[in-house]
Amino acid sequence: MTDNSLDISVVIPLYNEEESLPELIEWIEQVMRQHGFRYELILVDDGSNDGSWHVIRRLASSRPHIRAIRFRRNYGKSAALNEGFRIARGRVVITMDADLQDSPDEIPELYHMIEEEGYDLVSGWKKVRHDPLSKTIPSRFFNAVTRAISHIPLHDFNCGLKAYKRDVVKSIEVYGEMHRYIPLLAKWAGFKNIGEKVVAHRPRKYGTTKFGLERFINGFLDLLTITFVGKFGKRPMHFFGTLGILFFLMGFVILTYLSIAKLVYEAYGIAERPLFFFGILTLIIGTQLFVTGFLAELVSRSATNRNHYLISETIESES
Ligand SMILES: Nc1nc2c(ncn2[C@@H]2O[C@H](COP(=O)(O)OP(=O)(O)O)[C@@H](O)[C@H]2O)c(=O)[nH]1
Ligand SMILES: [Mg+2]
Repeated sequence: MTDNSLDISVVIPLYNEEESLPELIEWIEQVMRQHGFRYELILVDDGSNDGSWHVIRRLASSRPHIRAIRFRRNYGKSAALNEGFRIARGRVVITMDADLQDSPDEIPELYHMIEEEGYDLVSGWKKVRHDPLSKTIPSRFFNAVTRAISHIPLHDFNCGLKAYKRDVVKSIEVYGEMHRYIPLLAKWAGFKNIGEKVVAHRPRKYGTTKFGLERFINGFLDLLTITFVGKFGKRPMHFFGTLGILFFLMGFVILTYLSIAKLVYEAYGIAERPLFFFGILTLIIGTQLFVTGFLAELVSRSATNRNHYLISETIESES
């Protein structure tokens, strides 16, 4: 599936971007031609209900370097990226938004940073951003939290414009709203050389934004999942088991103490003491955490179908 003579795979996830596509594709082609890159363009249409797929078919009919996937329904940007990554063949993989807010002119420098400077991943940073405040303020907050949790010093985790070594995209699995956290996924997959490049950002020319508050909240929950799965996904028992043992021991010590007291002073009414109920509670919680740990171990062993999508059509061409 890989092709070492192919310099770049550009992966573009899109949802209802019919007006932007022709302009975007021509612009990318122009940049690639200027720099003499060998490349493929992977368009992932995520169940658009405008004419996006129609436009893609038309564009692809005369361009052998275009490959496209169409989802039967809307699965989200992460799913689209995941499938794009799966089929990408170039040595360097570059992702980019379809709405013309990211500039293809950044491609050569991003490519250079991966190929020559040895970065595993380079993330774009929209230092000057052309979006409404309702977007940039939550985004600042989001980036600060993600930076603190991940210890990765990036300013703009969610920038659609990123470049990767092929190995990186083949080693990670992106789902839910996790596309925002790809640098974390990469770090946990063992790719530590993560860089940043200030990139040009432009106002949206056509269509409307698809990311509102709801996706933002889901994204935040995904951060918890990612952090947890990254740390304990392969060994959930270490998390639940440790907590479980702590709680269980606490309950055990409390109840032992009360039992001894009962033996020493016969008339001692242990059931009247709040400590008695606390002891029972922690014993039960401890046991439950322990059982949860066991279940989590079993689940993590058999989860294999998380990334399974219904693809209605694909375009493949020899290049
Ligand atoms: N595959 C896929 N792409 C999406 C979806 N929603 C948005 N996109 C694409 O992600 C990119 C960024 O989306 P956009 O709405 O511009 O977000 P914004 O730049 O944060 O306002 C664009 O290329 C969209 O077409 C989705 O549900 N699925
Ligand atoms: Mg946009």
